[in-house]
Amino acid sequence: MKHIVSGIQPTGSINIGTYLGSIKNFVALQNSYKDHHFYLFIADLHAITIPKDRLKLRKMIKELAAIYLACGLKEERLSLFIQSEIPAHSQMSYLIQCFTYMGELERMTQYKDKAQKQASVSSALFTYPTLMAGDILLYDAEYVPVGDDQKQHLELTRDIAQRINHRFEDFFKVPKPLIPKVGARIMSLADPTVKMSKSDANVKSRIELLDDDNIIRKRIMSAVTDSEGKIYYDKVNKPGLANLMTLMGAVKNESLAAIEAAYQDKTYQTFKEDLATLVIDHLRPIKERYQELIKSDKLDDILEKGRIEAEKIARKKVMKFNHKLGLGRKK
Ligand code: ATP
Ligand code: LTN
Repeated sequence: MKHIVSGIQPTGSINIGTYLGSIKNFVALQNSYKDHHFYLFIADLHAITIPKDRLKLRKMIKELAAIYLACGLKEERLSLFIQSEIPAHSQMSYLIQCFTYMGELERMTQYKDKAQKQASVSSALFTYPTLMAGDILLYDAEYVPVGDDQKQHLELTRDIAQRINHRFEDFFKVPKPLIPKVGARIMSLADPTVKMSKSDANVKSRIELLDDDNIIRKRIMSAVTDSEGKIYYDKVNKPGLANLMTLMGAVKNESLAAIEAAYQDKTYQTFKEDLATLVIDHLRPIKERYQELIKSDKLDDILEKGRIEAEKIARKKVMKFNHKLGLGRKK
């Protein structure tokens, strides 16, 4: 069976950007790639590359596990687990660092962006992409569904895998990214030139999946647009409106052209009201399932099953790599 691997950091409540760029895609892929097994995880080791409060982190890990399932992932062909519970992830990251160049890591735009916002930068933030490469290569992933911002990390993962394969003939599967056509980069509602992010200090920049209906409507109605008053897609000159059209397209699974055609004679007010209703209706069943899951013991059982399944594969792969490298004693 082929493998699909992806992760999300428990750095804050999940917003509609992460949902449309990744989780919604996982659900669609699980329904269409019937011969693939999904290894999806909560990237808590990635989260601590920037200091976190331990109680908040623990709460976010549980919340994210419930969100994954509430969004419609099915238990069959799924191993859902917490990254830090599988020691092979940390081990593999170190081994991968031995095959990664400083210059490659220095070029990573996510590192540059995040480092800029920190008073002191941990070395783990710098080596973050090697942890991510290990997450993927441990499971010999065929595909990695991610949003647009992770493309560079995926390219680096492929380069590293090919470099290692050159020395140890085809030891790793070279993974392919799967990036959605519409919704791969949802922008902030307050500043459409930056990505909607869990860690943005301004809560008005995003819609969280668990937000109340009236908050969702308020965020959309007050989202930054322009003063032209005409509805058409122009990402450069009308980034705010383009972002809202993208949101609508991604929720409805419709092309931007179709949305443009439906709204060309309508006002921004009507468009925003329709979008708010659409988003509220789409999130309602997710919120309901979330409330049930977060209270049940089922969540823990699923995470334990996922841990056992992932551990088996990951441990074997890292031991094999240790052996290839000549580490330890010959067995
Ligand atoms: P942080 O703000 O803590 O850096 P984040 O909001 O960028 O986190 P991640 O956990 O790093 O979210 O991302 C999880 C997945 O969601 C990745 O595949 C990422 O590409 C995707 N994603 C995150 N934000 C967006 C967005 N605004 N639009 C589309 N996809 C997104
Ligand atoms: N780095 C990603 C989260 C992440 C991930 C992964 C995604 C960690 N490991 C492995 C796909 C595959 C992020 O910042 N969004």
